[in-house]
Amino acid sequence: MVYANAMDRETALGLHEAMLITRLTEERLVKLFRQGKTLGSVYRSLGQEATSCATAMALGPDDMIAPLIRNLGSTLVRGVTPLEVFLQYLGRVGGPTGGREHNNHFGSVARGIIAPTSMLGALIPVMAGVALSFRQKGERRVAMTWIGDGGSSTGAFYEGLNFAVVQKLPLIVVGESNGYAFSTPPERQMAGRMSLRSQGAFTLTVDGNDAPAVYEAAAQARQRCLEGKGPVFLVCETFRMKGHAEHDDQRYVDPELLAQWATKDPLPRFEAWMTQRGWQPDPGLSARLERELLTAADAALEAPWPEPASLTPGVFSS
Ligand SMILES: Cc1ncc(C[n+]2csc(CCOP(=O)(O)OP(=O)(O)O)c2C)c(N)n1
Ligand SMILES: [Mg+2]
Repeated sequence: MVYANAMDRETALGLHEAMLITRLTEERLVKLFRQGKTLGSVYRSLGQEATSCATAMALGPDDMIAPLIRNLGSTLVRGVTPLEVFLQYLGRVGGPTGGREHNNHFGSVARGIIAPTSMLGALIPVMAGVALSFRQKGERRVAMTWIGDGGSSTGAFYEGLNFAVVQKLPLIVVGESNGYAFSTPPERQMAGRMSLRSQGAFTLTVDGNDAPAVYEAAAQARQRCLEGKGPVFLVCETFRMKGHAEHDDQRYVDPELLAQWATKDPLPRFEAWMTQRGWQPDPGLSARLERELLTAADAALEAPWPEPASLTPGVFSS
């Protein structure tokens, strides 16, 4: 692909901060999980922050996203706050689902976020529908969603992407090829590479740990969509640096492989890229963010539990 270094300083600083907040928010969530405070497990995106943040960063304010559980970063880019995230994981009042759900399965239509669902692949037809509605209304907007290597083996993935190709819809499907689906490596569940699953969609394959490259590819994908050229399958080659979730010690992953991928960590790589351009992030940024996140986590721990009667409205019809 053409790598035009299109990112300006302000975008780079914003993207770097988003990636760092994503990592630090997840680290704080892990601490809460280990203390037995979260009500469910924590699904890290360690090593994949660029694939969530840089793709979302390339969108316009009116575009819509449907993240998956490993795409916390994309929701933070769209304006979800760490406090909301902590309240959600702790099941407290004030969280996006008010205690009904204890993971990142929440949406925010005002911020252009369709809620994730557990049914892998299901969001592809949903977002193809969102993209269809944009086109029918003559709106210059695109829809974006993510899918893992495992999730791309579902029927819904094929149905949704095929529909988008046939209809030339403004849909970007980000494929996160991260080496595993639970404990299953791609060669045990798919024939060939993820990019072969494009079904005629324009396909870009990018180093998913290279934040500027991911941003550049996502920006190109968006441009194609806005020009009416149909959907883009943007495959990010990356690696899941933690187990499926915190309860999985990933003993099935070769430590040598993890060590190799650790050298490609997207955060220090991006910092080196920025430094080369004289765009060094503030050296105190990490410490400041950690303090802010601790304050937010403490506020969430202090927040009240929901009243039982408040939990059923919106879930069951009466
Ligand atoms: C349709 C469907 N089948 C199975 C599952 C159970 N499941 C949850 S996560 C997961 C693995 C997903 O792997 P991948 O798509 O590669 O995403 P990753 O966890 O690597 O980000 C599976 C099989 C599910 N949620 N939905
Ligand atoms: Mg995977």
